[in-house]
Order: sequence, then structure tokens, then C-alpha cells
Amino acid sequence: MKVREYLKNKLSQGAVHITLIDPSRQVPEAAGRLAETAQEVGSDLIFIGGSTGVSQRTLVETVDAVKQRATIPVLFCPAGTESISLNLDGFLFLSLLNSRNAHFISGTHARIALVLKRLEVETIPAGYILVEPGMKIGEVSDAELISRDNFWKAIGYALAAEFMGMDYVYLEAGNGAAQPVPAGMIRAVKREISIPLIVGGGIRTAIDARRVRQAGADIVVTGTVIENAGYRERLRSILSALKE
Ligand code: 1GP
Repeated sequence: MKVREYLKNKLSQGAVHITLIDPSRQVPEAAGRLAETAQEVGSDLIFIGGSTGVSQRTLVETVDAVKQRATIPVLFCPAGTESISLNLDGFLFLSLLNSRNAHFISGTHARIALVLKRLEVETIPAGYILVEPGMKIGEVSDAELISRDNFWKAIGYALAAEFMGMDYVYLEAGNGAAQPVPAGMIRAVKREISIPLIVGGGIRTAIDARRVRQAGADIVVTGTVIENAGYRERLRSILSALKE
């Protein structure tokens, strides 16, 4: 089944959870184990990405290890990298809408588009919007970060994504952020858009996940939580908060 349909089907049943695995944070075998655990506790999909400049070799080995241990779809979620693996189920075609650097909006995309077409990789377009603190990706992409109280600006970018024909709006506080995107901002954006809303960054606990979900996130992405001890139980409680 195509990832697009898989996601649509999952969304019709309720909240979707995605586990982000950053290939630069562990050896490929460990990434495979993390993916297996994520699937066991109920995560619906794996994103591979989160770091800039991941090498071709690390990416390929990580994707292979993940695909060996998990059967849920694996999407590449690049942020300015041109590496690619053939073993992926799809490619989240992320345009970082509030970057000042065209490379992150459409530049890398233009360079990799023909390769993706030739390889017949499924592409899923999403408007990626960075909210403070933005973390590393905010810095490297030279993003004009959305202040945490500027709901109008977030709405503007989110609607722009919808009008440009993106499948998803992705509100991101940044990998490793201390707090998620504010609930009020999620609520304000959700009220205006009619495409599904992905929210990630800083979601570590069941309370965070519930708050983000109740504010209107359709898809919740967590990364850092699987990098710490006791991650299985933490992830399990996040999943039960999301799926309750
Ligand atoms: C995915 O970047 C996030 O959108 C992941 O962030 O590592 O803070 O969960 P965390």
C-alpha cells in the first residue's frame, strides 16, 4: 500500500504517531532495535532524518537496519541533505517555508527530484514551519523562526502551505526543544486549515502528547524520547495517551 493511503487510513482511525530516528545518533543496528520497539508499542511510521548532512553510507545502513526489524513504513524526512536510500517507502518532500535560505525551500528538492522520479520513490509534500526555539535546524536553515506567541504568522504559513497544494502542514519546535509548539498555536492553526497537521519537537511525556493532540495535532512526531534510558515505557505511555 502506498504511504499516502496508509496514512489516510490511519488518520481516519484517530491520532497517528511517528518515531523519528536520526541516523547520526546511533549505529545502524541500534537504530533497527529502536524501530522494532517503536513498532511494538504502537508507533505507526518511522521518519529517518533530523540531522543535516547525513552521509550516504550512514543513511543506507540505517535504513536497511530499520527495514530489517520493522514492517511499518519508513519515510525519509530530510532537512537539507541530498543523501538517498533505495530501501525507503517514501520521501517526505519538506519545504521549509520560513527559511531565508532557498536551499531549504526548494533548492535541494530541485536537485533530487529527477532521481526520485527515476527511482519511482513516493513523494509526500509537506509545508515545514519552524517555531521557536527551532534548535539546530532553525540555525542551519537560517529560519525566520515564528515566535511562540505569534499565532497569526503560524496561521499564515500554514494556509500558504495548503494553498500551495501541500498534503500536510508540519509545525516544528525543533529536535530536542525544551517544550512543544504551544497548544494555543496548534489550536489556532488547526482551526484554519483543512489538511492534516503534523506537530513535532519537544514532546517527551504522555502529558505533552495529550496536550498537543487535544489542541488539534493529527500526527505527533517524537524523536529524543527514544534516545534515553527507559524509552520503551515512555514511548508506550505517549502512545496510550495519543490513542486513548
Ligand atoms: C520531530 O524534530 C522533532 O518533528 C523531534 O523532536 O527530538 O524533541 O522529540 P524531539
